[in-house]
Amino acid sequence: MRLIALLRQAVERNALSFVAQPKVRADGGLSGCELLIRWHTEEYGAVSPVQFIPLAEETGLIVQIGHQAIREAAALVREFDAAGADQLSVAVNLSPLQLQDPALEQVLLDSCRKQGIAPQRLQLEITESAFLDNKLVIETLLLRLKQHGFTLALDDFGTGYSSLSYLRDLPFDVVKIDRAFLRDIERDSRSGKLLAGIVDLCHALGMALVAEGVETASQLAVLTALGLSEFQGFLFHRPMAQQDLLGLLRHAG
Ligand code: G
Ligand code: G
Ligand code: MN
Ligand code: NA
Repeated sequence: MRLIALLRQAVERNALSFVAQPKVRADGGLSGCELLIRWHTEEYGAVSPVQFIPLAEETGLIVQIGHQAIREAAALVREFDAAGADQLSVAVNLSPLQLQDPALEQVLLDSCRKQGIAPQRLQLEITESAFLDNKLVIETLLLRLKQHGFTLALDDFGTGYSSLSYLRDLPFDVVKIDRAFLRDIERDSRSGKLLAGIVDLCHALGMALVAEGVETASQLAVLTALGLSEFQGFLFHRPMAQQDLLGLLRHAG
């Protein structure tokens, strides 16, 4: 079967799954996690989201997939609560196309109400490419989501266009520094200085920062020296089954 037909079938059967990658604070304690979608097919084995998210966007399937991701995220927040971890957030990736989904706001609100959780616990990750077409319309939507209490994160910062006007005009709570940035901070002092400036800028604007894709202890040392205090990356945890993450919480006490 063609991949698109398989994907449609998987969406209809609720066969896509979500793993969770923990985020940690400087002291190693968990601050939350990011949900990442996974698709296992019989014909091709695991298919990467890098491959199928674009297909989902082309076909409009991304809207349903997005709803599933949001429901999953809200359900995980409730499981965190049940495990006594009522401070942990769950981040969910929103494709730029989902910002045009007229049902988005309602699905978010309904999911929170159904699970009995505060919208603050859901962190909506949005990439810069979402703003290229229609910054004003998106600004209005983001302000409304923010008024509902959802936490907004600018994902993949430092790749694409990284326009400073996004930081100025859009109501982000969190900026996620892309791992592409980390690649040269150890070798290239200009990259380090640039990142130091971004850290100061974000802090001055009242935004929190997360460094993504932290793989080595020396990267961590540089990032910590630059004032970063929240991290995500293979150095700490790989994406894992949600049950394993809940198990981790129980062991952490
Ligand atoms: O987890 P992984 O490294 O395979 O993710 C690859 C890409 O897929 C990343 O850019 C990530 O943001 C994206 N991605 C992962 N899960 C989701 C999801 O649930 N929705 C959307 N829209 N993108 C996702
Ligand atoms: O685009 P976004 O930031 O949503 O994508 C997150 C992706 O980054 C996920 O696919 C996840 O598997 C991947 N990732 C997370 N930590 C690391 C890391 O330390 N190294 C690498 N290479 N990829 C990572
Ligand atoms: Mn992300
Ligand atoms: Na990213």
